[in-house]
Amino acid sequence: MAANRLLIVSNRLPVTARLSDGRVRLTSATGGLATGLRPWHERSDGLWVGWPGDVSRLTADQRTDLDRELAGRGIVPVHLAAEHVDRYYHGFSNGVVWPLFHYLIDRVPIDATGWGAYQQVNELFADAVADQYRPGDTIWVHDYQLMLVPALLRARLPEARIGFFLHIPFPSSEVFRLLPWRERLLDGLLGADLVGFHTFDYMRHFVAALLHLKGLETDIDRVRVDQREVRMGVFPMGVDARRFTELAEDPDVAAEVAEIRREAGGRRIILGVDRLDYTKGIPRRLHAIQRLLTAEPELRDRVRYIQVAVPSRGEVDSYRRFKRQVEENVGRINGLCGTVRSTPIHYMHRSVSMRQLVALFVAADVMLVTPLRDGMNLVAKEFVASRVDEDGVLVLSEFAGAAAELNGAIVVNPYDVQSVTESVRQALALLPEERRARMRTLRDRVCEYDIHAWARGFLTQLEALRPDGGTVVLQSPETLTHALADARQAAGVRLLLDYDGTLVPIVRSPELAAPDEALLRLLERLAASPGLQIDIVSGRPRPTLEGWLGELPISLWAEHGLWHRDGREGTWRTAVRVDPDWSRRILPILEHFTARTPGSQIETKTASLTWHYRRAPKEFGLRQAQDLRVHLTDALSNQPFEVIEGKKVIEVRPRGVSKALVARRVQDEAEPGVRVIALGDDRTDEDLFAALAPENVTIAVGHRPSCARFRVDDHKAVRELLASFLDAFPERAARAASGGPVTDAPAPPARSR
Ligand code: ADQ
Repeated sequence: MAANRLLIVSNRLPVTARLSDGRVRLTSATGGLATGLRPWHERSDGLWVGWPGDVSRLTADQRTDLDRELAGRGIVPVHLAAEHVDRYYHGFSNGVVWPLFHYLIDRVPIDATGWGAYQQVNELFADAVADQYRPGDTIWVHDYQLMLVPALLRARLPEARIGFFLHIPFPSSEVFRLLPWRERLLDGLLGADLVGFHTFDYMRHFVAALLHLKGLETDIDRVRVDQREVRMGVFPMGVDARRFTELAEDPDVAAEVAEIRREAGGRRIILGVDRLDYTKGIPRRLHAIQRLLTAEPELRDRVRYIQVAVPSRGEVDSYRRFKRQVEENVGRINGLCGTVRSTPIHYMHRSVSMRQLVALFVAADVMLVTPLRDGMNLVAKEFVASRVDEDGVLVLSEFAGAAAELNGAIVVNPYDVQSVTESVRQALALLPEERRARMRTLRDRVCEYDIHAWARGFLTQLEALRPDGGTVVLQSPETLTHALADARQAAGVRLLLDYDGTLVPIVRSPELAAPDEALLRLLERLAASPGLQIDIVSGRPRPTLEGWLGELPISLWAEHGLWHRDGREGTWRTAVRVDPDWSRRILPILEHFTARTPGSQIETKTASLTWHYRRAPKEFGLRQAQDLRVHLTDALSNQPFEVIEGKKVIEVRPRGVSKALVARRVQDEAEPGVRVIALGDDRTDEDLFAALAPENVTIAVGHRPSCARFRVDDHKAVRELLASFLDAFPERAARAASGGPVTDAPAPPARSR
């Protein structure tokens, strides 16, 4: 990490500028992002590129002052005109993207504007970064205001290593597609080498959007775009747990806690701390409190609800309206439920210091974090990090990203107001031992996966990527030549060859892939070469392979290694036992999809069911395949089956049957000194590659992501490569070519028994 600089790019900077006695002063921001990335920023001697806020009221001297101060801290300001800020930041980012990505579609204005300004400001950011960039630097772009920056940077810096992290949810593709500029935003993000999300759900939604809107097929956590590979990953953001722990142990904070409790006069304290944002679920939460106080009037003098609301985005209309709504709600409930002795809701519309915040966290009996949607929600984690006393109960919305991690919280649906009321009641009634047990579980997670673990996780993965964006460690063609020459020196070579896509091109219908004469001839000559043994390792059923290749003196593996036939011996043997009834419940699902998808068909084998959709309409077929895969993966998650995606096929098979079986057997049986060379083009070949010892030669065919050491373009290149073996093992090949007998060949050294 040390040699490369880190360029962090975010809308806001980790400092805020203030004027004091006519001079510009910078104070460090305390937000999660600033805390988490500051050490990386400083350690790498890197730069932070961002908008320093409105500087229009500064004099020319003060601006120079500001820029100098910023430069001293490794910060590069992107100054934006007021008009830009209004349209790009308030208009598009916060007015359109924010509500839509939080599923609050009604909040998106009918005349959504600001797209032009959004593009222009993203260009300004990309220019600012490109100006600073030096080869070897790592660029990390943050959040929804800058989603076009990765692609704009990719155009300017094709070789750069670029990461992007989205701090808010990526919505379901059904919601994302409402956005008129949806493809442009996806294109923007795909400029990155690594796109990070807080949860698997967000990543899954992104994957679905790529498929539905751009027809891009992903391979679990990666997708090929042009000649590059883009990785996706899940990195749940944490908080600076140590800092919160230290503050909670600070005597001044303890004094403040005592003061808050004294003030509450023995009442139990329920706490809410949020930015004043309509996504945070404040009105419904207040409503839940109202229900509680109405249903149990005796609680009115026994609990106090403190709501801290940090002012936010006051420039946006909907936020102003929202603020009024919250204030009215608070007034109404206090009017209804107040008593002579008590005002049940204490509402503070202001920012509080970190110390005060921690004091509130520690003083609370119940913490209510009930957003309607939230990318992660750091407040929930900050509360946990502050509870060194292992007390306090967290009530957490199931729609906060944090809910995917925070085992130990009472999880609620914030739209179900009655259940929130019940959860508060439950939280107040928990016994101390249970509170402690829950808080311990929560603290284990929050303290271990803190903000530093988050930054380290993302940057380590990004750093591991190659500067050209490919993550596959492939060696140059010369090295392949070298590796092959080396293998030819071995005591013997065993060639493990996939069939479809490797020896013959992929065709529209599986039955049209019969071998041509040239291929048969090539395989025959190879099989006749001393020291060479040929194995065809295919997903095809036995009769097909036997019909096409059964006359050759080569070894056949059908159905991914479930069946094996040695040479011309003619007897098939199984490697594993499979319950003949295994597919009874899966077949109807495939039939259902086949009926809905014209051109698709099912192939049934002993140990697999395959759904082919090559002949289905392109986009529709992809969408159906995605649906089928999601459906099968869900349906079979606890079953001993696996769902595998190949080229335009989805296959289900009993777990344990894979080409890895072949790799293991071949290696177990090989004579010492025999080298394996494996070639394949499909996802199923990855199992084979992965199971081979590293001294063997693995070659991926085509340009899909692969763990193979080498790559060749297509089946033609495979045939050329195989033909080159005839020169290396010439002796008996010549006899085979001249029509001489080949059957009296001495057994190749690596022959299986
Ligand atoms: P936010 O929507 O801002 O962040 P959140 O994650 O809760 O939401 O962070 C809020 C921050 O503000 C916390 O660090 C909190 O301590 C601070 N804060 C809250 N009330 C305060 C107060 N009264 N005074 C001072 N500080 C206060 C976005 C996404 C989230 C995601 C984060 C990080 O919306 O879902 O968790 O980014 O990725």
